[in-house]
Amino acid sequence: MAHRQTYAQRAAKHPNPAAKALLETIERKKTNLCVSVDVTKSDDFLKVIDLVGPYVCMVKTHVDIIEDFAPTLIERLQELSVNHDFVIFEDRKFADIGNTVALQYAAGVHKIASWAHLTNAHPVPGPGIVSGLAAVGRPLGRGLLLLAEMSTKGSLATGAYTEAAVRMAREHRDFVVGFIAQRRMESVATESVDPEEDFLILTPGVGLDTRGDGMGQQYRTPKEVITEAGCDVIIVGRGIYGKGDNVDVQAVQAQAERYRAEGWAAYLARIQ
Ligand code: 5IU
Repeated sequence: MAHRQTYAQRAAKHPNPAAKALLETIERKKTNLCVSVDVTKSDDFLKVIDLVGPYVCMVKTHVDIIEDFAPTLIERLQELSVNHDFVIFEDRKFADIGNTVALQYAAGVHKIASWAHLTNAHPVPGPGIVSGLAAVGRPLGRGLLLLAEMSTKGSLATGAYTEAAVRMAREHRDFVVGFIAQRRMESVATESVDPEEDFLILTPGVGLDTRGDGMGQQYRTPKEVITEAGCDVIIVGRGIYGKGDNVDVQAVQAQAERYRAEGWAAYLARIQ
């Protein structure tokens, strides 16, 4: 199974360019940490990314929460991505019919497909959402993650819904490269597992100091997520930068290195 192999072994044979780039970055920088930069001002956004850049394989954005968004922000983000060597994941959570999501992905203010190596979608509309996004993203070498599970208390993405997400991904392996989920998905919907399939599991809801946020979020530790549940990437937001305003440079760097080290140790323990 994929999670018994090293990131480098998986990178060498992954067919999707975005997934391959992510796996290579993880191996090169020895980090499976993705920082989720949920702040609303461009200056804070760029500052946090510049600080955490050396410690991450990937930066996750919610570009629609930036109140002073301008296209130049994307240019700065791309420069940081090149200089610090990280992959960009726009956590857009598309959820509409194929035709609409294709437009939302390619056009509008944000033109996500032109800069985000990875994005994600809810499987709720059925496979047309994947076809719509693939029509835009596949020619650009992008990758899609399906939301198979969520970290929040009372999530409806469980059981038969999660199984259907896995089946949908298997039908589109050239573009769907993995899942947002809380555990590995090989044992979900086992009827047609191809031993060569390698879905990446990216996992939010990671924190070392608290177990929740009072708004439904639930946190687990890197060890629980990477070693015990077999996930590939830890996604951490507030655990690293707090509220994201009045950024304390040393504190943010120290937290980023703390999560990087915990995530990497948890991976080494898993592949032993
Ligand atoms: N996020 C989750 N849980 C999920 C999914 C996405 O927390 O199941 I799907 C996003 C929301 C936020 C980030 O952007 O991941 C987690 O941020 P904190 O580490 O600050 O809770």
